[in-house]
Order: sequence, then C-alpha cells, then structure tokens
Amino acid sequence: MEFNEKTYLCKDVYTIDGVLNFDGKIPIDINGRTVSFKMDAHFSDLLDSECFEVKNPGLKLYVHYDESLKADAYYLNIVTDNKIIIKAVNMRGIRYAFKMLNDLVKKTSTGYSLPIILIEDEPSFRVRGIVEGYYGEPWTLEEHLEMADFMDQYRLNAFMYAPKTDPYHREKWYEPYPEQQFQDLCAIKDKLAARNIDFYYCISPGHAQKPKDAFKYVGDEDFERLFLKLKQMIDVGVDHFGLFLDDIDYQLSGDNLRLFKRPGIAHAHICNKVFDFLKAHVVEPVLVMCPTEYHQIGATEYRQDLKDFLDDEIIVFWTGDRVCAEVITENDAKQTAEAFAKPIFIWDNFPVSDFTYGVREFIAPIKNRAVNLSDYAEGYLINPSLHYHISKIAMITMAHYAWNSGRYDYTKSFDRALKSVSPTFASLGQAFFDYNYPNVLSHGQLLIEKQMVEKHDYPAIKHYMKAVADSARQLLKLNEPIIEELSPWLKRVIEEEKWVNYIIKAEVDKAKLLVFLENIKFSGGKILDYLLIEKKILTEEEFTKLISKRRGGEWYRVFEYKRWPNH
Ligand code: 14T
Repeated sequence: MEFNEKTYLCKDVYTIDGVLNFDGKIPIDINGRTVSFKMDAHFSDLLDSECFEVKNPGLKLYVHYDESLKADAYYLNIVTDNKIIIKAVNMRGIRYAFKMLNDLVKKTSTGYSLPIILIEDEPSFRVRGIVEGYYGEPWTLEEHLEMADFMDQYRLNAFMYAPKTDPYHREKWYEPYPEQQFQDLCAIKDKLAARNIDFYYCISPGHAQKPKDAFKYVGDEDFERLFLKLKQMIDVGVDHFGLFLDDIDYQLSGDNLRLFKRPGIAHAHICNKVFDFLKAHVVEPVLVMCPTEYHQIGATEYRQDLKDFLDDEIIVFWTGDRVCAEVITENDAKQTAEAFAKPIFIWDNFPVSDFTYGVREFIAPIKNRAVNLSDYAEGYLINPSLHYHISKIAMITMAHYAWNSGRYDYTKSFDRALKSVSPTFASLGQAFFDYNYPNVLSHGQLLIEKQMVEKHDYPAIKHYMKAVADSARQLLKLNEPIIEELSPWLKRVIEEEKWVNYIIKAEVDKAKLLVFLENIKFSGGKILDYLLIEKKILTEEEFTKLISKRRGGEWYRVFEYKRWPNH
C-alpha cells in the first residue's frame, strides 16, 4: 500500500464525526511548538492560548506515506490554520493520527479550536492485543463487537480468538463450526477489520482425553481435517492464525513416537505443515504457535527442537516464568528469545482469573514488566478474564504499556483506566479497589492489614472495613455493566464488614458464620482471614477447606525465592 502525497480539503474529504467543521474565516497567530507524547499527557494541560479556531475553509490536510516510520506510528503536525500534515506508513497510523486530531479539537464559544502542535508517536510493541485464551464461557457476541471499538480506542491491533471452552477450538477441533457460531465469528472479524485490527483464528488440535485420540502427526488423515477447518476461515478472508499446543499431554506414543521421537519435533512438523498450507492459500499469512513449554525461562530440549526445526517465520508464544508471571525481566526475555530463536509474542496471563475457579476477579494494572521487553518480543498480548467489563480495566493499562513501555506508569495508568468507566466509579470505588487489589503481581495492602490485626488495632480495622463496605454500597448504586459483573464481590465485602464487627465484639454465631463462608467470592483483602486465625474461630481443617484452599496457593509468587534464594 502506498499513499502518494495528496492534498485533501478537509471540508470535502474528512469530516470526522461532525466535529471538524470548517466554515467562516480565521486568521491566527502562529507560535509553533513541539511536545513529545506521554502516555498520560493531557494535552489540554500542556496547551494554552496557542490554539487557533477551526474556521478556515482553506484548511488543508496533507497525508503522506512515510517509509521511515514504524508500522502504526504517526506524525501529526498541526502547522497553521491552513495546514495539517499527517504521516504514516500504514492505515492504522493514519487512523491513530485522525483519532488524535479529533481528540485535540476543543469546542469553544464561537466554534472549534485546534492547538499548534507536532506529535511524533510510535508503539513499543509491533503487535498489541488480546488473546482470549482462558478456560470459561467466551465473551458474548455483543461484548466482542464492543471490544473492537475498545481496542481501536486504545490502539490494540490484534485479537486472537482461542477460548478453551469453545469445543470447535479445542476438543472438537476437527468439526466445522455450526452456521450460527460461524456467522458470529465472521461478524467479530468484520467489525475488527473495519477498525484495522487483525483477527487471528486460533485452533488447538493437540488436546485429547485419551492417547488414542491424539493428533496423528504421521500421515495426512488428521492434517486434512485440520486444513478443512482452516479453509473455512480462509474462505472468509482470515489471514492470521494461531496453532495452540498448550495444556496438552505432549508425550508421543505409537506411530507419532516412532517417527518423530520427541514432541518438539512433532510440534515443529505440524506447525510447518500448517504454515505451508496457509502459504499456498493466503497472501502473506501470519502463524503464531503456542508451544507446550510456554512457561519457563531459557532453553530446554523441547525448545531446542523448535529452534532447530520450526520455520523461522512462525511466531512463538511465551508467558514469562510460571504461567502467571509475577515479574518479567529483560534477562528472562533475552534468554527465552535466544532459546527459541524465533519471533516471540508475550502471552501475559493477567487479568485472567480462571485458575481461581470463580473466587477472585482482578482489578489492577499490569506491572513488573521490564521497560524494554519489546527489544526481545514483537508482540504483547494479554489473556483476560471471562468478565469482559472487569477485564477492560487491566486491558487499558496493558494497552498503555504496550504502546509506550518506556513511559508506562502503572499508578497513573490504573487511575485513567478506572476513570474510563466514569470519574464517579473511580472515586466512589477507591476503598473497594484498594481492598480487592492484591493479585498475582502485587501484595497490595496485605502487610498493613496484617499489622492492624497483629496490633489489635480494632478502631483502625473498623474504620478500614467501613470505608470498604461504604465504597461497595455506593458502587452498587451505579448503573454500569461492570457493576453487574462485580456485584457478587461488592455484596460479599458488605457482608464481610458485618462479620469483622461481630468478631471484634466477640459476638460470632459460628453456625451462621459457616453459612456465610459458603460464599466463595473473595477479595484480595484478608482482614477477615487474619481475624479468623487470630481469634481461633475456625478449626484448622475448616480454615483450610473454607479459606486457604479456595484462595489457592500462591504458586506464582516464587520470584524472590527463585532469583535470590538466600534472602
Ligand atoms: F497457552 C498458554 F500460554 C496459557 O497460558 N495456557 C493456559 C491458559 O489457557 C489459561 O487461561 C492460563 C491461566 O490459567 O494458563 C494456562 O492454563 C493452565 C496453566 C497451568 F499451569 C492450566 C493449568 C495449569 F496448571
């Protein structure tokens, strides 16, 4: 694709949502200024009177194709009242420039104004997006359609459809989609395409309940079934694909073992064969594979086999250390990229919550990811929770990180993400969000909570829990889809406050407490846990069964131990 230098008269060519409206006449002062882009910059704060009113009928918008720019990057130069220059190397870059232009337009008492400004903006990661790869109900069609607008807004450019519980993705990988489900997938793909977002159809053919049902890497039989399935997608224009070999029993047996010896060799074979098939039917196909060994650092025999035998153009997924990585360092990425010697995409297992079996939902920002991971990985994608609206909070923060890792500030990003629901949601919810915060990546306020209980500081505990319950009560009054998703957790903390107060007053009715503890919606906060232990209200078995088993082991929290075992 190439954009030759062209001049567009805004009036004729681009009227963006009716916001840019050019009539009348406007002479302006020109005071050129340059600002560099910050993820958290509010341009209105940076700009003062050096705005001009958009009324000039002669305002020209120049769009240049500029090969020196990165994919998706844009240059937006609002030079004078009669000249705006946009440069990009692809449609997405132009799209982002237009969005920025539109964001910069301010309504004034007499019309609209634009600042004199130069923005040069480019992404850290070439590919930024969502891999819907969790165990649980896939998002609904409506959610997926809204997601396309959401992704567009936050400059995410890749969506991978891979829900583990879609039988046609995994268990029945060989069966074509039923008509309605296929139409729904096409609707998602089309809406994404209209926003210049790549849709990846992902399939997971390695999953088998019994060894006899394992994929037959030998011969053509299973490959033909797989190609038929992929053809269904190719025929409607899909050109990005995923072949996911995660969470399968990858020990080879029978013919597979005899011919391929090791799973890495068999996996390279299936991926290469699929890639060859795609190349025969699609112009410039993209294939991402998820290896079975997706979650450790550095080299293994399996990874060496992929390094040796997998086509160099096939992209390989990696989750960082321990599936849900508490931290991803530069060294982790470096060693792993070297181990595979293929392009790497990071699959960040956050805010996915499937491993808590409905107990927890995470409302927190991405953090502990090195600023320069994009030197080693071309893509950065996150695996969300089955709750779409809850996931959007962490997804906004990941979008900020993926676009501009160097300037990523998780506190500011989180604040902006919460405010994206509404400023009221962010302010009323603060105490609840703080209480719910502890997650795979952070302890939140757990230390403070523990100290309050250890010091028997009951006034402080009561005050703390009241703020949390008040916050939850206020949130419950809001009419937002995220509140509907969150309501079991909001109701839980309201009840939790009551139990904390009963414990402090030594008025616990144990039978009723046991009934309350049937509720499995836990917050990250642990005041109740700590008090139950401190006051010995539950037996050890009861505590294990009702609390610690449900919370699950913090198996991901191994960072300090692994890296600095002597501390
Ligand atoms: F493919 C991978 F990168 C990956 O993360 N696979 C799954 C994923 O579908 C799931 O949502 C995620 C979070 O639970 O982790 C992987 O699933 C697991 C990982 C385990 F360590 C399932 C069971 C495990 F014991």
